[in-house]
Amino acid sequence: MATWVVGDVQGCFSTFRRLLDRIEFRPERDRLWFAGDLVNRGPDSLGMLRWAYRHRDSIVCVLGNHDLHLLAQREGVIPARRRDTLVPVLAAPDADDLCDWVAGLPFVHREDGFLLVHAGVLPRWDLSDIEAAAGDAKGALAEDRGGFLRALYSVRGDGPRRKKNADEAPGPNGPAGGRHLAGATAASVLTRIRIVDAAGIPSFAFDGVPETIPPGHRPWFESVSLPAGMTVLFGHWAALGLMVSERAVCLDSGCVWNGSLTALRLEDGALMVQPAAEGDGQPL
Ligand SMILES: [Mn+2]
Repeated sequence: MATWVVGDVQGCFSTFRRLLDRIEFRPERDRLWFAGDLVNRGPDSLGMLRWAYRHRDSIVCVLGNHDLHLLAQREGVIPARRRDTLVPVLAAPDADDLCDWVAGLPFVHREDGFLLVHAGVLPRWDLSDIEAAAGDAKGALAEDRGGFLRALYSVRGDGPRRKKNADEAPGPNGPAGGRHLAGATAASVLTRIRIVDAAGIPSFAFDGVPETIPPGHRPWFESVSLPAGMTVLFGHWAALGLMVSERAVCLDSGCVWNGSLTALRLEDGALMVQPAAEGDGQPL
């Protein structure tokens, strides 16, 4: 029995299948955790989603921003973006089953000494804050999918006339989020955070390499309020890439950007790095 954690697949299903072969995954014996963003940008989101749905009893997956993006398109909340590759999923005969499964995924998963989350957490959040935030987001998504997603995209503030730094997490008087403001703000942090300023406020516009982090900002994981011995497993930050430290492990090695897909075995820290298959990675 092994538990492997896989970084952002983003529709790179060919690479994923090669990785599965290499880790000799057996659904009846092993478990697979995903850091979210199963879909979008890569060529076969539908294949990836169908595989995940078929193996749903053997896997754990947390929601990523691209997974929410799929749901938002399904609900008609936002139009497709130029680099989206979600049409085959949206047009599939089993789209309802797949999207309902995605919508039921958690925002965080905690087991033993590990916390799995797509992007990260606020430095000031302790474990109960994190679980409350994830619960707010999941509850809002379950109760009112369209309303929650509309709130999420209004909190994001990145519509067509997006301005730099216009999408920072709002306070109580920030952009309209309606009754889902708390859930939408929490979801935005959990699925999109990379850096925070000196006050611990996320700057969502930044997605570069650590060397280009703006002055006065730092990666969210530099200081966290988690119990000693707990390790956060996350993805989302392809420009950071594979990073393994005692407190935080980034598994997004940029498969969709012609990098690789990485799996980490939780029992012993073994890493398996599978280079992007031809056709999966987009030229940079
Ligand atoms: Mn992401």
